[in-house]
Amino acid sequence: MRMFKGTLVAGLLSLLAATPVLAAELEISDARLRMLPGDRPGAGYFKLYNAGDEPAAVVGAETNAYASVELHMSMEKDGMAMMHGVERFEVPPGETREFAPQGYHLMFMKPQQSLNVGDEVEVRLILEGDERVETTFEVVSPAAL
Ligand SMILES: [Cu+2]
Repeated sequence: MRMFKGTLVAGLLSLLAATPVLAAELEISDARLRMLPGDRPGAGYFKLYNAGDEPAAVVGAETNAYASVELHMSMEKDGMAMMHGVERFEVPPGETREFAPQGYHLMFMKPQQSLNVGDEVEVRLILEGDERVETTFEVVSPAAL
């Protein structure tokens, strides 16, 4: 009996060791960066699918192409288009959420290099828990939606 108990504990410990560190399984698609001329900020749009069992949340983003990136949400107030910063954007397990025009977007501030339509920009999404997911945004024209 003693022997059996010992084996059982060892078995449980190895099971725990084999459990991977909780990793968000966010799949990003349709990532595009709508640039504006000059020093004006660009807007990033994309789809997020959470393939994991736990909710995942985006809390920020970073890229070498712009000095800073903010999470924004567009809204209309008294007939005026406004936007404000957002702390986090959650995607429930098994669901898809979208950053899209007139809604959530990444606001890319202060371009660090000149970009052209068709260029590719590497962006790291910062997830809750300090994980990073890297993805490629395609630069699209201001007229694109
Ligand atoms: Cu914005």
